[in-house]
Amino acid sequence: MHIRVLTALAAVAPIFGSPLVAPRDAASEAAAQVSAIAQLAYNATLKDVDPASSKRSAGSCTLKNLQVRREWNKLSSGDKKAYIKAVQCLQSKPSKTPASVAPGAKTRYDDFVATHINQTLTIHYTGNFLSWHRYYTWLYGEALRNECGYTGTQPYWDWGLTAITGLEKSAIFDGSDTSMSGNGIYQGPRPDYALGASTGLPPLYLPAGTGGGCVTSGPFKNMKVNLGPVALDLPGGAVGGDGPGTGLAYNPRCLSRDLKSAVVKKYANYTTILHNIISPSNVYDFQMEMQGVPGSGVLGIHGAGHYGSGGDPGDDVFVSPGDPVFYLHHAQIDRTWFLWQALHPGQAETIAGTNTFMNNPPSANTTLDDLVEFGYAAGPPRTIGDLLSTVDGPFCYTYSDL
Ligand SMILES: *[C@@H]1O[C@H](CO)[C@@H](O)[C@H](O)[C@H]1NC(C)=O
Ligand SMILES: *[C@@H]1O[C@H](CO)[C@@H](O)[C@H](O)[C@H]1NC(C)=O
Ligand SMILES: *[C@@H]1O[C@H](CO)[C@@H](O)[C@H](O)[C@H]1NC(C)=O
Ligand SMILES: *[C@@H]1O[C@H](CO)[C@@H](O)[C@H](O)[C@H]1NC(C)=O
Ligand SMILES: [Cu+2]
Repeated sequence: MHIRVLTALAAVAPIFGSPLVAPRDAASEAAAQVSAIAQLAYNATLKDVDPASSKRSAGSCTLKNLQVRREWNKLSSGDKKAYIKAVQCLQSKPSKTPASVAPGAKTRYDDFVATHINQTLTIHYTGNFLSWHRYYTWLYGEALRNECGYTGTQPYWDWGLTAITGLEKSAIFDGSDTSMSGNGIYQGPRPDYALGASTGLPPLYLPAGTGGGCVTSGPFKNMKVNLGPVALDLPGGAVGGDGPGTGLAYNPRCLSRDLKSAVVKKYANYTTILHNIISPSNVYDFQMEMQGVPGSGVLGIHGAGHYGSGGDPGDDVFVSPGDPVFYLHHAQIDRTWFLWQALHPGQAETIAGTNTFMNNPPSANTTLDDLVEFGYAAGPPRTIGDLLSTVDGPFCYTYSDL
């Protein structure tokens, strides 16, 4: 693990005074700054995998096999279709999860959803949140490659772009055959979502979106969501599903969405993204800003992507990987961590938190020797310490926004 990067903030400081980012509107200025950081971080990984300029022991990750993850808009139509086809392939292959363990897991795609449902309370607001989701997203991409012949890399969803255009008009959600499918059928005006209303903390209100029903456009319009719901946030504050410990039964239904551009505009615009990358000085603050402190009234960029796309299963913390856009969202979550790590090299290999959701019930602090595992979806288990760099341990990838 060697995120041997930049001379930290010193290297970034000049960006802010650079004539390249001279007065524009706040969103463009923040976007330009994120982009400059992205270039620094990308350049740093290239250097890190180059034996000539790196101090790391000769690993298996080299310039030759380095995967470059790109934003959805930067993929050609052919690349997008190849990715979509591989996801559909995974959704057509039989599951490896025994029916006695998860009767609703019918496909290889479902294996990943079942694993996430099973572990939700020990992988969010925990010390393994970032590393668990990094490896999960990577294993999913490897399944696309190794089991479905995909030769590309895992794309990401830059929320900042969609905060400018609105989700409905974005390449990811416009419903075309090169999108990840569009909105759900509009269910009419509905009351606000009230997240956390059952926890005793002040609820976080989100306006209902522009959909709410079944997705009827794009490649995933006929997809079946087989698992869940477990804890599905609904307009008005109700929660669907039978709660933790359930959701593994067979419950086939349409993929639904409830696009909420207002949520992405408010909580995942370039200003909030930039703030999350440059401001937190330790990983605890970084991951809490990203996930939103419950009861604080702030959703965070993580929740913004989930609730911004929404619907069933998108509005369900347990079952959200049941919407294939999950993996584009979590690649961007991972990219945000990657950028934060590049800017904070002294903190890049640290973790913080315990083994339970907001330490409830109380549990031990997470350590670098703790294992993360993925049930029947994929393996093998790995120590968190192996998962801190994108070019070490099992990984060999970087992000480019060009
Ligand atoms: C990244 O590397 C490229 C090619 O060497 C160089 O042109 C560019 O200025 C670098 N960008 C940053 C931000 O260091
Ligand atoms: C961006 O997000 C911040 C923080 O939520 C908010 O104060 C600001 O108004 C947002 N900007 C736009 C253009 O919506
Ligand atoms: C767990 O981590 C917290 C925060 O770093 C620290 O204050 C506490 O002492 C740790 N607990 C144990 C048992 O190591
Ligand atoms: C859920 O986790 C338990 C404990 O690790 C395991 O025995 C079980 O097989 C898992 N179920 C699924 C669906 O992954
Ligand atoms: Cu998750």
